[in-house]
Amino acid sequence: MPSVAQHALKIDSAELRLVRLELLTPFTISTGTMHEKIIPLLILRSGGLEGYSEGVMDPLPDYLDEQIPGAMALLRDALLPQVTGAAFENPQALEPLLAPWRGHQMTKAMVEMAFWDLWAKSLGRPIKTLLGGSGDAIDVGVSLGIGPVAETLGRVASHVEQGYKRIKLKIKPGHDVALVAAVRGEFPDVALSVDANSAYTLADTGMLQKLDGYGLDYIEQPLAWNDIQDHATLQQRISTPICLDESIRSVKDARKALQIDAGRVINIKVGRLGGYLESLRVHDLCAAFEVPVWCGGMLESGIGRAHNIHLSTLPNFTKPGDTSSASRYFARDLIQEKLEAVGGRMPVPEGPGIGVTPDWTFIDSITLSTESFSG
Ligand code: OSB
Ligand code: MG
Repeated sequence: MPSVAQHALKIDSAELRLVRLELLTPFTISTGTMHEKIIPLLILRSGGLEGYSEGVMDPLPDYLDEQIPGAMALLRDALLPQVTGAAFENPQALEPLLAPWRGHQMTKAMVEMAFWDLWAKSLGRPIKTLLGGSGDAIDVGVSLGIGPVAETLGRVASHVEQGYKRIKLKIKPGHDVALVAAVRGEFPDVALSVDANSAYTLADTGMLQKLDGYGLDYIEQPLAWNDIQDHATLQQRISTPICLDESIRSVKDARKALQIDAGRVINIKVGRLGGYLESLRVHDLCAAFEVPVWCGGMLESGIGRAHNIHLSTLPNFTKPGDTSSASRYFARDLIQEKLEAVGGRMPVPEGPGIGVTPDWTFIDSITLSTESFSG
C-alpha cells in the first residue's frame, strides 16, 4: 500500500443509523431466508467531509456469531466514544484502538471502512488508489439463493444472458447434487460454483465427492463456520477446490488454513475480516501461496457494495466477485448512483473515497433509529 504523508484527521462526530431496506425477493441460504435487510449505517465526520460504511452482520447470528444488537452496543458503548474527538494519521493508526476488543470483526470494520472513506476524501483520492488497486471495472458473478430447480434454471439462464462471469448456487442437504446436475446439463460451459454456508459435515463426504463430477470452480464453505481442520480432511478427499468463507476471520486463520491445505480459494469479505487492512493482509498472503481470492457479498446496499468494488481492484482478485447489480436486490438503493454490471463487468465508482453519494431523502424515509456521538 502506498504510504501517503498526511496530517492527522480528527473525527469530529459520528452518526449511527439503523435502516430497513426491503428485498425485492426473499434470499434463501442453508441457514434460513432473509426477507429484508436491516442495515446499521455509520457516518464519520471531519470538517466538511463525511465517510460512510454499513454493517454486514445479521439481526440474529445465523451466518456468523456476530449480530446487530451486539454491534450497536459495541459501537455505542465503546468504539464511537473512543474515535470521536480523536485524530488519526491513517487507517493503520486506528487499528490499535480497535484490536483489544474481542471478535466483532464486522463491527470494527464499520469504523475502519468509514474512516478509509473519510481519509481518502481528505486526500482527494479514490479508495482503490490508496489500496494499490487499479482498473475501471471488475469481473462479477452472481449468487443465486435456494429455490425450486426449474426456477433456478430460469434464473441461471437470465444471468448468463446478462453476462455474469460465474454463477454460484446456494446448496443445502437435499438440494445439492440434483440441482448441480440439472444446471450443468443445461449450461455445460458456464463457470459454476456452490456455497453451502456450513450445512454439511464429514459424514457427507460421499455426496460432496459426487460434486467432483460437475467441473465446479469451487465448493464454498461446505463444513462448520468455525472449523478449519475438517476442511483439510475433506480437501484431501475431493478434487474440487474448497473456497473458505465463514471460517476465515483473520490473516492468522488464513495462514493456518493454507498451511494445512484446508482450502484452495478464499472469499474475502471486508466485514468478516474486520476491515480493509486485514483484507489486504489476507490478499497478500494468498498471493504468496498462489491461492486466488474473490470478493464476497452480504447483500449490501450501494454503500457497502461500493467499498467491495474498490477492494476488488487489487491484483489477486482473479475470480469474479459477488458484487452483482444492486437492482437485483433492491427496488431503490441508498445511493444516488446506479451500481449496475454491464456484460459481467461492474464499473468502479469514480471520485474521492468510495465515490458514491447517499440518497438522504430515501434514507431518512427508511431510518428506524439515529444516534449521534461527538468528541
Ligand atoms: O455466504 O456468501 C455468502 C449472502 C448472505 C450471507 C452469506 C452469503 C451471501 C451471498 C450473497 O452469497 C452474495 C451477494 O450477492 O451479496
Ligand atoms: Mg459464502
